[in-house]
Amino acid sequence: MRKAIASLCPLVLAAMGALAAPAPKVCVFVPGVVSGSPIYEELVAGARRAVAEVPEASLKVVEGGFDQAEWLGKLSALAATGEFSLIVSSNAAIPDLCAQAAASFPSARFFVADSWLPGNKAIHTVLYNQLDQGYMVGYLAGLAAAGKLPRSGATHKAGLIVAQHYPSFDKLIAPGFEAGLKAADPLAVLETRVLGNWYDATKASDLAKGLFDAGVAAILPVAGGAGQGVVSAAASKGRYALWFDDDSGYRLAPGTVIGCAVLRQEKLVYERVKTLLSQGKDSPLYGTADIVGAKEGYVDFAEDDPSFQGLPAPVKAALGLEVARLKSGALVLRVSGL
Ligand code: RBF
Repeated sequence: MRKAIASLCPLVLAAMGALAAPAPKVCVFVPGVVSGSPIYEELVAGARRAVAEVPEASLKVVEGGFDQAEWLGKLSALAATGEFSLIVSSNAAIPDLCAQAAASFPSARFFVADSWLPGNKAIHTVLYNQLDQGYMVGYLAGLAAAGKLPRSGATHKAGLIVAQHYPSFDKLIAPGFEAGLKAADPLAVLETRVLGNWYDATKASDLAKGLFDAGVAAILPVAGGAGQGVVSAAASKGRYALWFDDDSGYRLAPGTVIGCAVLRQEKLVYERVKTLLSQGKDSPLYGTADIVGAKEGYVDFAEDDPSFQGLPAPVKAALGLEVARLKSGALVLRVSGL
């Protein structure tokens, strides 16, 4: 009898252990709205896939909306519940807000993709090398501006339409785009316009039409849902648009969107959330900040679409060479001065 009880003991202890360790709960805080922004759609999808693979784990998705002044209060309120093993988010503005929330609620833990903040023991960040990403579509814009594509003569002009200025746009995306543009067309001039929000597709379309009327051959929008307005303006003016973050741009306007430079955000978020959940609140990743680019496989060019495949062979070959150089490390665009 005593022997039987003794042999049950490990089982009882294990059951008690399971009771003591609560099932992991993950919260995804979306700084904006999910719909229309590929980078946020992939954020949610990656966290969902990771959580689905951890027994008993659950996921809550909170949309922070477009009023950025409300984000700190909303993030702090989530941290204050003490309910979540991990709060996951994405963009350059978020780590500072997490640091403020963590100062009040030290047991909270954060993973923020698409951002960079080393040295805070509550926060892990991963930044994409968006010099690589900007360079790929900038190069294609340069080939258009140089007159190598049917819908544009050699106007030597290309455009960027951005929702607002922010660190990764100013220091990575815009310089990367301009470097690619000038590598393909040394005479090219870059025109940049600021929209003022992440949702007004009508205003984005008006800005784009103005640029096309001034001779711009191709425009990259970095404007979330508003980017669709740039694509429709390019289609109506018979010019070109580029796309960022995923390959959905091709389907918005076949033949008009000629290139999509993508981020593997779903994969990154899946991998990091899975690791952080398995390692717990003392994970050595907290306090660290990584940078991943084309060489590591997190920035890429989506070439598998008729809108790209239908371009003239020399254009495809020239772009393919640049993408291959970035992926192999033969061309290194170094992130500095963050
Ligand atoms: N990107 C989006 O696609 N949609 C958004 O609503 C959005 N909001 C942002 C708000 C802030 C304050 C910052 C800093 C960035 C935002 N981004 C948004 C940009 C995103 O982080 C990324 O730079 C772009 O998607 C290009 O990869």
